[in-house]
Amino acid sequence: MGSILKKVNNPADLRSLSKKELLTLASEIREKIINTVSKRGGHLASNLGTVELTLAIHYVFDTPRDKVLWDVGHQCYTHKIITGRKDRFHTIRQYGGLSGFPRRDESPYDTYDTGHSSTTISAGIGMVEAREIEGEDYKVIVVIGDGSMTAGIAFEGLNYAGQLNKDFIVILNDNEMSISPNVGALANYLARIMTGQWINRFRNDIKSILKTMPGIGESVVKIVKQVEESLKGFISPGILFEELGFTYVGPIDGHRIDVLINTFSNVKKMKGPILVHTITKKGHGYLPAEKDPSFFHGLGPFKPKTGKLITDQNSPPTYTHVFGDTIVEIAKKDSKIVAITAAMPEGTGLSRFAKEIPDRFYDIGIAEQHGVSFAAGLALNGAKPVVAIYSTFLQRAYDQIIQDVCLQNLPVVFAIDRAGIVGEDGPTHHGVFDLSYLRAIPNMIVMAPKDENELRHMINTAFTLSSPVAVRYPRGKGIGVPLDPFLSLVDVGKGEILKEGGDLVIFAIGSMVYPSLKAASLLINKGIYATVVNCRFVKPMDEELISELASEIPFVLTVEENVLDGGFGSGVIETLVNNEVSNVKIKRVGLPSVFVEHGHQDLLRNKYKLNAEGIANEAITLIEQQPHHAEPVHHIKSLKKGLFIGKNIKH
Ligand SMILES: Cc1ncc(C[n+]2csc(CCOP(=O)(O)OP(=O)(O)O)c2C)c(N)n1
Repeated sequence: MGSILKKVNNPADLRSLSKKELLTLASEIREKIINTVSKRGGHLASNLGTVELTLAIHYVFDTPRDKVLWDVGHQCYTHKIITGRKDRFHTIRQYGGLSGFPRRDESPYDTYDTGHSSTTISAGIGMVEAREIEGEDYKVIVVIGDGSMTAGIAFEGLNYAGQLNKDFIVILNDNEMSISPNVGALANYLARIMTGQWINRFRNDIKSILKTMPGIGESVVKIVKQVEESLKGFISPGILFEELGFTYVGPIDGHRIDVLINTFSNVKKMKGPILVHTITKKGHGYLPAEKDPSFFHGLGPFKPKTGKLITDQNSPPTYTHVFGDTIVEIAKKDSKIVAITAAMPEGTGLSRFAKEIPDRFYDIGIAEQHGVSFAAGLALNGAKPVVAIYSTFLQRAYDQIIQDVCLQNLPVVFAIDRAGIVGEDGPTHHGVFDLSYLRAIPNMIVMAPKDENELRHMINTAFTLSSPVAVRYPRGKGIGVPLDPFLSLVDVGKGEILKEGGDLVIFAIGSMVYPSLKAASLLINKGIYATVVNCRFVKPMDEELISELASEIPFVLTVEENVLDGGFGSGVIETLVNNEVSNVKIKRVGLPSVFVEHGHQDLLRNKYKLNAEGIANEAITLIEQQPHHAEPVHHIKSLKKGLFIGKNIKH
């Protein structure tokens, strides 16, 4: 550990350091972050960009009495290191270790749990109000990035905080980047402030207005020109924030610790809502990350010397990748297809689309709600939109999915990546609710592929339907099956039987189909023969197939990578009730009603029995629980003709 960092256990220790020592500390912290992330993976560029900012905040403000809220929270590593957690920092994002995001249950310095963006201005102003009610006088400080500022909720918060006129500090950490370069009019406005172009824009606007006014001509324009220099002193570059009721301070260099400390010390004495505009560089201090901040936003283990990822070259393509290629393939044949991402072209696999079909690609910023309503408008007037959003972030647009898309029964395709357990990012990022929240909505079709090849056909199918369609698929690499060179159609609402056996039927969906097949093989060793169904659709369900099999086979196991509440298994039970299939013993495998912690994807899947052994054990428990269960049947007595038995299935 670096010599200064050794001495720093909490923010109070910072205050005894000289400015020079603070600079040394900043570089020691950078080194620690780079080394740790290179081994564990994590968010790198955003953390490297906020080292000085974090030190200055804790130096000036009386934390944890003063409350700091980190928007998104992916930039909180320095904060964790200097608030008593440096010795556990190597455990970050690991099961049982520190979270990669602020967590109130981890430290009193973590005042608000984040992970999803743009919530902290609203939460912060809530804390301000509570402070006033309680008659206390601590400061509330929000740190929010320019990317996160593109979300509607951030403006809802600003709008409200401005008119409340209470002491409140918002630090806008502007690095011109979201994960990719930031987009939108606000980003352009901030860029103009940074380059001083706001004054030119203002001057030009005034000139053109004056010129159009009758009786006011070139002479007045000349006067304006003469005073344009002095205008700089009178008009705040942050006029937008001023109009919203904030005192604007900035822009200031967010890597100059002396400037930051001086500015925050002054701001601390000021009254009312204040917005401090700091300019930082994503990846600051680590050349590979400075050069390619998008790549280094969040990544797996890498070699710190070169910045090269440590990957297994032979692993199958990710679902994201297969989706990205498939959507380009389909869109090249159908000029009506347009693709929408909410600030995640790389993460959703749409960057190839953006490159090859730029005129039909939309990065709408971190604005999932807007993205879904935007898609509704596009669909209504003839375009065929695909909205590619992670399962967890789509939660934010639930009302738009219901009212704007499903109520009007519009053909919008939702490509829902990162469905199920995502791993190290933890509870804010697991996509474990979508089957429940989507299957409740009329008109919606919900499907989940068993592998990356089926994903291709499902995406293709989705564009042939005239209603909203959601295709949900997991984070990470595919199964490794060959990809068909053609695109075919999946029968809507139809499942497929992959294996036959008469003792138990396993209804599986999406990522749980292959583990269920493997479980069926394990069960044979125990003398239990299972039918395994790839159900493919959560809505509409294959009522006929499900009812028929459940009528013939005494035990039913449902398996899903989703919360059990209201999920796929619940749908199977509803189907059986609706079809009056009784006399069947059912058990559901899926996630309990808990917020799943962070940790490796496989570890968490194993913990929650979402693997072959877990599924097999659940089947055995189900069968053995029944005191007088029937003798194993082993063969299905009769099945209606026409059911498709899957081919080329790896067992
Ligand atoms: C609602 C929501 N949508 C998408 C994301 C994914 N995401 C995480 S960080 C990020 C970019 C944030 O940009 P900014 O706030 O400028 O912070 P920076 O990383 O540039 O420091 C995005 C899109 C998220 N966390 N929350």
